[in-house]
Amino acid sequence: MNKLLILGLLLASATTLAQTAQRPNVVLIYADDIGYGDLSCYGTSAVKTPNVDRLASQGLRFKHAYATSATCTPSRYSLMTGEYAWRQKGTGIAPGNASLIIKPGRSTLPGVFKAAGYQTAAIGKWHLGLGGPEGPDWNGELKPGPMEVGFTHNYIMAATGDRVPCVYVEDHRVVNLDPNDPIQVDYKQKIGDWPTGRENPDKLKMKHSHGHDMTIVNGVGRIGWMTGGKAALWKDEDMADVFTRQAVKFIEANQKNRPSTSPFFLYFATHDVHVPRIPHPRFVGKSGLGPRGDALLEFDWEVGEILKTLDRLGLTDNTIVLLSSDNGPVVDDGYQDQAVEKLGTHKPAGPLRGGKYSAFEAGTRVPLLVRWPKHVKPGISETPVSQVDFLADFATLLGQSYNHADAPDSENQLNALLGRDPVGRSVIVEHAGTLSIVQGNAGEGRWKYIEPSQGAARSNETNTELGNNPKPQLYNLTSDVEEKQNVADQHPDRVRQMQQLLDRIRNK
Ligand code: NG6
Ligand code: CA
Repeated sequence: MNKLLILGLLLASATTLAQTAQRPNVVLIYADDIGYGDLSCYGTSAVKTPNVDRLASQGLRFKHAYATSATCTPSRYSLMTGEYAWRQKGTGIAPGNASLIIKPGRSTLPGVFKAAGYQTAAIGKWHLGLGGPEGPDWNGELKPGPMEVGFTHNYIMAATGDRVPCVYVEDHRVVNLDPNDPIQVDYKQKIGDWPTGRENPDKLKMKHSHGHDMTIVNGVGRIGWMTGGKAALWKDEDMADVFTRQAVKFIEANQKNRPSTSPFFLYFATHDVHVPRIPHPRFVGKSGLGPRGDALLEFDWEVGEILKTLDRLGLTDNTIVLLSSDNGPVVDDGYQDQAVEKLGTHKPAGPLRGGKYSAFEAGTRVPLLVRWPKHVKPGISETPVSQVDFLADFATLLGQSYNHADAPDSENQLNALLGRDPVGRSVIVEHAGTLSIVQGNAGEGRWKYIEPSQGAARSNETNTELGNNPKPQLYNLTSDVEEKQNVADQHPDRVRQMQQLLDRIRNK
């Protein structure tokens, strides 16, 4: 080989490396209902999550990271669009037969990656609807869906594990659907003759505690009625394996060590630890906390498989891994799964008040880990960050433009996310039906304001304090992390100022 050719090859590989370093792969592991206190790196000693802890020790662990909402659909809507869900009607918890709630054509988080030349996959829980105004065509093309809002590939469950139809969707089709056994779904009345939890409780392997008494699939009563599609039905026990296998397959297919392939963005949205909690038998009984704890172990296993795959393919250094959750924890979310009885000393919300569905901190303040070897210094961050900013953060990282009117609430906080800016967001907006804001930082003190609301103060079904109060609530989060002392009466000026700020944000 002549010298010039060798030099040329060296230069070419140097350029490729430089480009690779600028355009990292991104894996966003998005857990379902995992609370601030559920992972051992966040302080619990009741459950061991070694793979998550490894990610934490190699990356940045955020103490003040927020999902936008205290339930799934609105949090995911904000994550994907950069717009607070409460600005749009129809973004509450979606039924299993909802139409797609993200308008095709608008700027989205996966769309930003796709426009930058990335392969983008949604694997796991979707819960943002499928199909046009007439709803999903389970027996035909499921369109529009993830592929029409920025993903190049998807392998999902349409809604949640406890909602029918209990089938996987790959790209635009139900997986393993037999055309001679079409799927029928109804959310208003019973359809078909399959047993239901209400009429045939003897056929249940896990009983419901509230709701979840409609069609029985795999021994579990669901929300909604279905019939047909027998060959396509999922087995809850295998769900973590199925999604993890798909995620690993996607990473393998797109490994960026070869210049001919594109970098990838993987949105890996686990079903764990949402109900029904039916982990694979290899996790059953292993946590001592019942199915919820076992599902946490299963989640940790899923994280481990992703990390192992990145290591095996030599992708670890050039991949940003983020791990977070869509909303806070709930113990009894509708099934008699012994989560309450076996909870012991474990505190899913850590020191925070409330939980899933709640305006108190545990509703939206969630774990967030960010690992990017050589770029993000491992440690703990006190900086306030919100998932609604991921769109602007990654657009900035990739030098990608997007329509700012589509993502009005997404602020570029990339430096905060990468641990290079201690200030972060000046205002965090939380949504649990009721709106709240958190202002301030560790130095000047963090204040939380929950606006007055007529909603119920607690949910007896889930045993959650919902945080609603007809009076204004003000908490000093620096001295009162547990939101025990409402000091609104002592600080009328601050209450007024925070209500005005909230109104300005609302009317933006
Ligand atoms: C509730 C369900 C709950 C869960 C939640 C959505 C009942 C009684 N409760 O309506 O079990 O499915 O919706 O959770 O049906 S989320 O994490 O997807 O927002
Ligand atoms: Ca959730």
